[in-house]
Amino acid sequence: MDGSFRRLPPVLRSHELLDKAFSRASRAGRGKKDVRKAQESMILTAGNILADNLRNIVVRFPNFDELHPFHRELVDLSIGVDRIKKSLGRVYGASKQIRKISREGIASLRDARDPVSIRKMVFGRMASMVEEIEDALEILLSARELLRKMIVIEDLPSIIVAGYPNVGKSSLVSRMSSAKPEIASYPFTTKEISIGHFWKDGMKYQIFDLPGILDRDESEMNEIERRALAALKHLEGVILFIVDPTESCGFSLEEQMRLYEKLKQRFPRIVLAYSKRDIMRFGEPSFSSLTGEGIEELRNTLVSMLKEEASKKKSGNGSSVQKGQSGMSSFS
Ligand SMILES: Nc1nc2c(ncn2[C@@H]2O[C@H](COP(=O)(O)OP(=O)(O)OP(=O)(O)O)[C@@H](O)[C@H]2O)c(=O)[nH]1
Ligand SMILES: [Mg+2]
Repeated sequence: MDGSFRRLPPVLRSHELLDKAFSRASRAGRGKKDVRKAQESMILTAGNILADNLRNIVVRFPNFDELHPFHRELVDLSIGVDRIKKSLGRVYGASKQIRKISREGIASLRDARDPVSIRKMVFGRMASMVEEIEDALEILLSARELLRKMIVIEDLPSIIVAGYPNVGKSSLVSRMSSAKPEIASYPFTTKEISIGHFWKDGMKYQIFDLPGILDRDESEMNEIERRALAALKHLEGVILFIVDPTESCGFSLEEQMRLYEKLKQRFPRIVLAYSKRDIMRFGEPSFSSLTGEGIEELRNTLVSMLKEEASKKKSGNGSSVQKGQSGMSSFS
């Protein structure tokens, strides 16, 4: 399923769908000399276009129970999986209703004295049906856009870069990999999870750049922090926790260390590294994304850890690289 979201069929808004169906219908009617036949053809065309389009949205939408739990949680945070499921149900129901309206309309044309007014009435019923699901279509449209933007997670050894906001996570990911995330001197610059890749000794690695997280209870977290947390919970790999000892990020060393200790209890496969070494060298391992000092050493440490984990996994002993436990315990 991962990576296939870009092929999701378009979701039309109510008025776009109605415009499309009714203009095709009037073209279909124009070709017929017999008035009754023309109305029949119009009802059939409009009904098929509406019902097929609506049904197609539903059958081609990803099955949320089969989504990667990380993607599923991101969708749940932004839109809500239940809202999407309900919308899919309503759209599917509308598709069936429109087929019924079309069938009934064609049947009542048979003995009608005024086939044009019958057809108009049928179009009116179809339009109300589609307008009724306007909000459901809007929800599916947003869900489609969100899914299309989702990062593709490959089955590769992974490094997940976490820490307080503004500590230099994106700068490091940009130095270490192909990713070119936005870097700026204010917190929560990174709002979405991005991904970069690098090669080492003929092996490909992926590195995730997370938004910042503060040391607070999950219930108090903003949506951006929750996305980072979803990545920690659901992505497999080694977590690289960045601490900015210069405190130029705007957060104290103490509060950063507190978050590190909490995360460590829950995610044992975590490595701490100090950033901004060009300003202050506080402890090891440390690095500077500005000068490049310490970056290769850090990469080697991470790669060795991942290799060790991979060989443990292969020989079947020891746990695989970490995967967060479900259910988030309190952070504070
Ligand atoms: N001197 C120095 N500044 C750095 C270094 N790394 C990052 N910075 C600066 O720190 C600020 C934050 O950098 P980012 O890489 O955007 O930090 P982040 O942790 O990704 O921030 P969020 O996305 O907001 O969580 C920017 O002004 C960077 O230029 C470094 O090694 N040395
Ligand atoms: Mg960032």
